[in-house]
Amino acid sequence: MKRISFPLSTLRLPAVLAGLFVIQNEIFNLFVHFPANPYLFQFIFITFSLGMFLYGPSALFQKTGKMIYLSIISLFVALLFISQALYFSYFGGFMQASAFTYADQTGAIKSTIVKLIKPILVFFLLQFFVIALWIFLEKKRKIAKTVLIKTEKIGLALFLFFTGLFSYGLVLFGDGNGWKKVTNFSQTLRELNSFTFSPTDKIQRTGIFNYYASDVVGFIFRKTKLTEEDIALVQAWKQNIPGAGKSEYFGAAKGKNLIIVQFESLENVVLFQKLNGEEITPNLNKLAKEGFYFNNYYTQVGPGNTADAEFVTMNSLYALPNTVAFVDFAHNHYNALPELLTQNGYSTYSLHADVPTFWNRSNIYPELGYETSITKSDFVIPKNSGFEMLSDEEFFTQSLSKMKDFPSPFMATFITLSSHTPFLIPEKDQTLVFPENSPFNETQKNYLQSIHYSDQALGKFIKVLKENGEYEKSLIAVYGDHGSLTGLGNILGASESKVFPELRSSIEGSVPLIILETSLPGKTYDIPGSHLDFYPTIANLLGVTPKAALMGQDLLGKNHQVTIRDSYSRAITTILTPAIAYKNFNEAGTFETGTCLKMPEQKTTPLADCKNIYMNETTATNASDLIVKGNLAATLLFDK
Ligand code: GP9
Ligand code: MN
Repeated sequence: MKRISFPLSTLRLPAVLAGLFVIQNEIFNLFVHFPANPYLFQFIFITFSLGMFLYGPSALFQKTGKMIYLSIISLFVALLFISQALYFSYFGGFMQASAFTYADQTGAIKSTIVKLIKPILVFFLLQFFVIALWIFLEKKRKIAKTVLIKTEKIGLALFLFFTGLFSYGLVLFGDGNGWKKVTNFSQTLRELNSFTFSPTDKIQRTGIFNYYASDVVGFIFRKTKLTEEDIALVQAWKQNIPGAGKSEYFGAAKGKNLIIVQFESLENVVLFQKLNGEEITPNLNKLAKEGFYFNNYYTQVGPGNTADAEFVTMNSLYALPNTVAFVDFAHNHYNALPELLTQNGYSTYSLHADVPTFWNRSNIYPELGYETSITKSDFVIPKNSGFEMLSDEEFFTQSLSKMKDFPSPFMATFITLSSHTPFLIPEKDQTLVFPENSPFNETQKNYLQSIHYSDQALGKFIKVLKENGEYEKSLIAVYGDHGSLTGLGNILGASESKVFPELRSSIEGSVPLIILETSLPGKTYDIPGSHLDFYPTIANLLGVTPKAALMGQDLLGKNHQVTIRDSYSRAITTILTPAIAYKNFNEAGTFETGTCLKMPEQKTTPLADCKNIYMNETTATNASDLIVKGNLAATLLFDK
């Protein structure tokens, strides 16, 4: 019996092509302006393995078969690199499989394709040249030819398969926790999700091909087709939604500009707190007194943090547990607030000083209805500012001069950055003085410093708006995107009387919402609300009516309630209404593992009293997920 083996020399050409493939991957990264790659070794290793995986099987063929195989792979490689590069030039983001669900978008790109072609793209065709040269040298007998027999071919196929498996295994499980990752799936999901926040990060680690491959695999396995039962569940939810009605403030800000500030990691618990007699957030405190202040308002984020806050706020749909709608459902048709305002004659802008690919914003923003995105490259980071990213102060100042050119009425969403974890701002900007025996650890102190700094930046922004007359012409909303995860709430929130002990763990999820408009009186609202309620509330104030049914309710209307789920298990962890509250401390719990409380007395009451609302909310949250997964936001919901 013959031994299973193969001469390695047959892999010389695939190895050369795989080497070229590594270089092409790096050229792609340069083309899309990535900074120096911090994961260079991993990147070379995995792109080389993929190159071998793609070109290696050519050794199984001879003559014409080999030519055909190599031409197909080379063409595939060239097409993928070039189409991703062209897509990036056009959209400022990376192409996702879901983009092809709608022909209208690819149509738009076709017309400008010619303009986007650049000489650098020739690099992605070099494999054809290498193959031609190799064949020429083989013919001239400068390179020896090896022909494999059957058993050697099996050996080669097994070799390629196992090296491929090994390489990918190493990337996914190579941190020594391999088996744990398999057994503790929900933790693995968390880690993989922390990987999805930035395509840049993913592409720098594994290359554009692997990014696209994982996107395609995700797209194929994602359940997007709804069953009849699913549709029936969504319909059942729709029939039960309480009529939103029109609050007494309907149209109070009609025709005004809309300025939104999504404030990074801003927790409600820091407002009105003092250190050595000095307020931590003097400007927010002032604004909270000047306008409507919702102090029982909650974030609804899932694994998508900032992006989920934007998603929930702009769509009035729940964030998806286990995955990030901004990433996996960027190409849905939504019915978001920016789109509604565009249809009502507004020009719509988003402003954020990060790269547009972060959280896949460049792909989803047009779907949300933003006409213009102002991003990192539109701002100038002053030399020696000490900030790693553009500081919030510069962000607001530079944005103010851009705002002068926005035709009215406009909607402008500002997303701040300076108070982002790990909350490190330059020493000169850390102006809070902590008392000697302050109870805070280093991270908590850094957090408070960064919030204090960003509060000042916001204060200056509002001051200029007042000076240049913009304040009078605008409806302004400021809210926190999510908590700080520093455990600060347990220290600062301990004396909070409005939060009863059973719900104390929700303190970090409590973010402030402040709404300002010259005709609105200063007023604090204790009613429970969440990011989900932003869209209906703002639409009513502006006097525009959303075309579709929304998950949230007008905070200035009659119905108030908040339902919060665990980001991964989907279990409902909290329900708050003015009359009743439900809390489940078990992350993956069922209804029975929870506690029911009568509000506002905060007294335990039989669990059965919470059953109805729990069932209704289970239907609503499930319906929301189905609406996103089944891409129903702009269709099914329209016939409200
Ligand atoms: C980056 C910023 C931070 O663009 O939005 O996002 P986060 O890490 O909080 O999700
Ligand atoms: Mn954030």
